[in-house]
Amino acid sequence: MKKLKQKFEEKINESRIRVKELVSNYGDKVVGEISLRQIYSGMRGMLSMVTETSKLDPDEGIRFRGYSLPEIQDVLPRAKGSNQPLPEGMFYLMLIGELPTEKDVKLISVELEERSIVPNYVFDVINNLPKSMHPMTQFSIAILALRNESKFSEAYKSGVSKKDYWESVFEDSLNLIAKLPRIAAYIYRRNYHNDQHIKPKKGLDWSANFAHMLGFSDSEFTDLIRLYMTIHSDHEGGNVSAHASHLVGSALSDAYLSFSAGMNGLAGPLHGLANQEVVRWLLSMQKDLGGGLPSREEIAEYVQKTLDSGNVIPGFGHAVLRKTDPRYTAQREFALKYLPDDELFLLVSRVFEVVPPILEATGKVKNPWPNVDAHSGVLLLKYGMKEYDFFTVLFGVSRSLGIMAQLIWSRALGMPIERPGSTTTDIMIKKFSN
Ligand code: CMX
Repeated sequence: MKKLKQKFEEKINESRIRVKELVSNYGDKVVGEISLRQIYSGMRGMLSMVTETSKLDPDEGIRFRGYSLPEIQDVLPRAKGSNQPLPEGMFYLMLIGELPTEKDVKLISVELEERSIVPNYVFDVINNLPKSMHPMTQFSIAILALRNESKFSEAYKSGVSKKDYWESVFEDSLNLIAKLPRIAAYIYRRNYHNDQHIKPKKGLDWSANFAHMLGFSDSEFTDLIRLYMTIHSDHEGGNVSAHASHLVGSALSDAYLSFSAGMNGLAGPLHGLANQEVVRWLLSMQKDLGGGLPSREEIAEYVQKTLDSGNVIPGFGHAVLRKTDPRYTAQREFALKYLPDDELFLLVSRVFEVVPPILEATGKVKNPWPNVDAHSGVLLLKYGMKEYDFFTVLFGVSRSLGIMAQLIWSRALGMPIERPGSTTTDIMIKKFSN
């Protein structure tokens, strides 16, 4: 049974040769054209980076190393008695490019447990932050503090050769993934449970230990965390959190600096913070409409009011997807199985019926369908996690799996510093209006 690092090392040479041959044989081929509109609209659809871990298809959704989300739920190993794949398996698949065996996954769980001890100075840093500070800000600061542990920074200082960068980046990445649940749980218990912290438990998988440290013992909640950690892990390279991490990492900033940058992007309301915004919006709708389950007509009116006040409907729309997000569907299936009569789930379902035609009628929204964030919050609320301004931190812990697998590959393949070109409006006007 080979350890993950050894297995990864065996993949490097073959991949370096593949990339070298591809670029030397076809380097001058044109892969797309860029319109002026694309430059002014957030580079939509502009193919400009390589991300080995996953690929997003607008009509089908995400594929991780070729596997769709429903396939992933079928083929990845599960914990005993669990109905959900173990996210450790997802990490293995993204990093190695092959399906893991149960033993491969077990080895990762053990390895993450061994690496999970968080130095006390990180807790001290968190303890010195005001509790009123948003949990995502605390999370990002704690990750930066942990940077003191960076093996890559040490190796770089001591003059490590370029071809070996990946090795210390691998160490940093695994260490970071291992420690994040403890940091996230610490922030949660400090903010909402009077600093009553729960120590990690030995012998649990990554998600089960996370659920335990958060203070939840229900096995359905543990399975929800396994599902959550699996489906939020990666969404190819262009989303804000992955792209920000990739960009910062390209300057040879270490895994901690890169991931913290990504988390600052995830904390934006158009990206990961949308999961908190969805719950806030649903609860205010319920409150404004007198509680209980509002009718379709009442929901439609409320949606229109939100749009008329110049706000977006959180949890709907996507920059790439053009259909219901399969990550939404996976969570809906979980809800149909475990909480079919829950009032907030019924509200989410009703909102799903009502919102798309209204967004379509605006004539400008390109994707009126729900995304991953439209569903995740109500599942957590159901199991008693009511502090919804913490929800994006959960997203962040999961995202570490994809972002770190991407970073290890970037260093193994010797990806250069990113430096796209930019222009000015004056130049564009001169170019096209004469
Ligand atoms: N509600 C209201 N208006 C919306 C909308 C929504 N849910 N989604 C898009 N629009 C609007 C845009 O704001 C834009 O309006 P303007 O032309 O007035 O600026 C117009 O429709 C066209 O936008 P688009 O091309 O369809 O969407 P973008 O690629 O620009 O933006 C996204 C994508 C996700 C930011 C947008 O759909 C949105 O704001 N959704 C709500 C927030 C959300 O759920 N974000 C989470 C996304 C998933 C994730 O990253 O976690």
